Amino acid sequence: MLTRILALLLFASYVHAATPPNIVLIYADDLGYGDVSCYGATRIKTPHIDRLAEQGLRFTDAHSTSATCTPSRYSLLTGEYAWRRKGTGILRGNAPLIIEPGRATLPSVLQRAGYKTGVVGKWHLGLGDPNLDWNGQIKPGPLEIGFDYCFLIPATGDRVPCVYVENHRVVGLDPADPITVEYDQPIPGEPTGKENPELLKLHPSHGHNQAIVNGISRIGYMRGGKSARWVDEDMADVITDKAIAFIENNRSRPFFLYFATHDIHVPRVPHPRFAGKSGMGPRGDVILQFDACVGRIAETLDRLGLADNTLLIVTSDNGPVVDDGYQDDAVERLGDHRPAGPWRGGKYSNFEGGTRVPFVVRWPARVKPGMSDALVCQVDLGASLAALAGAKLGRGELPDSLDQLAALLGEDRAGREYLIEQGYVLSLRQGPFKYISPGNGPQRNQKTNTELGNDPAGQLYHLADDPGEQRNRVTEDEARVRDMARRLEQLRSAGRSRP
Ligand code: NG6
Ligand code: CA
Repeated sequence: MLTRILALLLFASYVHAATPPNIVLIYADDLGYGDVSCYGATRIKTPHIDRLAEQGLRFTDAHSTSATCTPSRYSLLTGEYAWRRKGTGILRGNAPLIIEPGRATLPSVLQRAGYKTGVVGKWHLGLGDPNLDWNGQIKPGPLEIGFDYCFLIPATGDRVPCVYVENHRVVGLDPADPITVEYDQPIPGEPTGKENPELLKLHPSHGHNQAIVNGISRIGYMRGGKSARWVDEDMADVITDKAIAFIENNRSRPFFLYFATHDIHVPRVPHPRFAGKSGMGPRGDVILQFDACVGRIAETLDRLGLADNTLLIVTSDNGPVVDDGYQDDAVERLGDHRPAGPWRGGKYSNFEGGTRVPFVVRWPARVKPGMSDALVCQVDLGASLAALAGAKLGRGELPDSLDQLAALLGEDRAGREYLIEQGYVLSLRQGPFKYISPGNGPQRNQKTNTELGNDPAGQLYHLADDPGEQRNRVTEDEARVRDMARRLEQLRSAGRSRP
């Protein structure tokens, strides 16, 4: 008997070592829990994501680390909570790289385990040094922190520079027309959305009135680089083609692809084949476009015979927002669609809608189809995927990332014992309870019309009885509030989650 068990164990570890799965992480931008039909959307259909959910595991309590982009991505890639570090809020498009080369990252750990690693799409973690010249070598960047290949939207679709960066260079740049990027003051002679609204095909609703690229005004100023400027309508196709090329080029080895789409962030400018197709205006159309990109990636894995042994994750960097700065009809055409599903708040918020996001895992060779209510967080992807790849983490590496592989694969139905959510302030989830720290910020983001969930007295909700966070128990359960506040403070001051 014992020898049989030993033989089985040996065989299992052999199989594990011999065939580590490919890993594809599709990271949507601002896609809400309720924006996907397998999560309850009815007016929008997302058949490609739904099919992955049918073949895999659909999580109902999965979280981005933060309610905005830069901190979520920082935590995802470094395995460290962004709130431990200054300068990890929403970055300008000319910010320097905020992840120090040399530190362990999710991709560098996988690289160590023999993976080819690539990032395609939205970066928003800064590039280069503080005075980066966009016309020269753009480094340090992804290639200096563990990726073998990159094709990037440097910051966001609504921030300059509006050009793609492949490895260390701007793509398609004409040296005779160099790029200047400026965030502090306008560049003389360059039209802006503020001064030249007649040049716009899409008008801002708030902010976004600076450089004009492709008839859309953005955040920040830029001059030059005309031949390199992106066309928003083609962006989803351009980056999906690059993601597919990376898969094709690395089909014969284990690879990790981090595919971070621009959709469904603003400006929402679908390709003509999706324009008008959702009946909900551009916001709905780009959800369809995102779903189609997911479909193209899945189809590529099928075509190459890789689907069975590829761990495919589809999720989002933060909760949804309806008006995020452009007059794109999103508010007018929303109707009864609830982008955050049953959760309160959305992007920027302390409420559940800030970080509770769609999260689908498909790996036919290993993961049984179904649904999981396990509490999972993207900060744990680093340690969990390292465990999957057989990579050992050194002391202090990915310091807040816990090995939650069993939960991700559906073998453990509980997941994390606690969870920290970063909105305006920090919140602690524990058992059925959620404690939101006292917050002195505004209660509502007037521009986006988001409930931010700030209350100077702090808040306590029982999510199992009150998923919509309507009944604040802060005065009736003072002992629990004290305990949870103390625990949150301990987790914060410990400086890390793992020894
Ligand atoms: C905000 C922008 C918003 C969006 C966000 C970042 C304004 C008024 N609003 O400051 O449009 O770009 O930053 O979104 O400028 S995120 O998903 O990258 O975090
Ligand atoms: Ca985002």
